[in-house]
Amino acid sequence: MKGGFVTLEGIEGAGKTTIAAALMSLLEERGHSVQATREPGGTPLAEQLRGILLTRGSETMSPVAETLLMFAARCIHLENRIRPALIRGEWIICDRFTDATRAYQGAGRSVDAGWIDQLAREVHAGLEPDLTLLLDVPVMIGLERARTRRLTRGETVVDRFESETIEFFERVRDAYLSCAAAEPQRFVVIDATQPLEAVVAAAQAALLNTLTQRGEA
Ligand code: T5A
Repeated sequence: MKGGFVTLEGIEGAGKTTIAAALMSLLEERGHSVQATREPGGTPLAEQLRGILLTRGSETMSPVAETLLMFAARCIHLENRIRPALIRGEWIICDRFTDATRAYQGAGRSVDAGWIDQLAREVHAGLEPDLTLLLDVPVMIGLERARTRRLTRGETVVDRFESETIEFFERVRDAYLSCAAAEPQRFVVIDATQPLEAVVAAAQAALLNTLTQRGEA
C-alpha cells in the first residue's frame, strides 16, 4: 500500500484529538492527501457500533462482546475507508486502533491477549501503523482534562469507559507503555504533560522522521 498510516493512542484526555489536527496540517502543508478518523467509528456503520459501545444501557456487555464489537467496527472501517485511502496513496491519521483493544480490553478487562492478537491478524493481516504516537499522561491528569472538556461543552452524560475506576485506567496506561516498549520501531512515546505546543512539536517531529525515512519529507 502506498499511503501512510499513523495512529494516536493514550488514555482519556491525553490530547489525541488535538494532536491529530496538528499532524493533518503538517501533511497537508507538504502536499499529501490526508484524512483524520477515529475508532471505534470512522464510517457511518462503524459509528453506529461506536454508539452501542460507548452508551451506558440497561443490558450488560461482557468483555468478550465488547472486544468483538471493537473488531467488527474496525473491520468495517478498514474495508470502507482505511484500506481504500491507503491504496489511493493517502495518509490516515487514526485516533486509536488495535493497541487500544490491547490496552482497554486486554489489560483493562482481562481479555486474553493471544485472542486479541488472533483477531487482529484476522482483521488486518499485513497492515500495521507506520507510526504510533503514544501520548502518555498520568491517569489523574488525563481524566481531569477530559472532565473539564466535558463541562466546558456542557455534556452531562459520562460514557461506559469514562465511568471506569482509576485502577482500570492505570492498567490501561501501563499496557500502552508495555506495547511501546515491545515495538520501539513503531511507537514514539510523548510526554503529554508538557504544554500543548511542546507536545505538538514532538508529534510533528516524529511524523517528519517517518516522512524522511519514506523519502517523502
Ligand atoms: N476503546 C477504543 C476501547 O476500549 N478499545 C478500542 O479498541 C478502542 C478503539 C473511545 C473510547 O473507546 C475505548 C477507549 C475510549 O474510552 P473517545 O472519545 O474516542 O472514546 O476517546 P477519548 O480518549 O475519550 O477521547 P478524548 O477526546 O477524551 O481524549 P483525547 O482526544 O486524547 O483528548 P483531547 O485532545 O480532546 O484533549 C482533552 C482536553 O485536554 C486539553 C485539550 O485542549 C482538551 O480540552 N489538552 C491539554 N491541556 C493542557 N496541556 C496539554 N498538553 C493538553 N493536551 C490536550
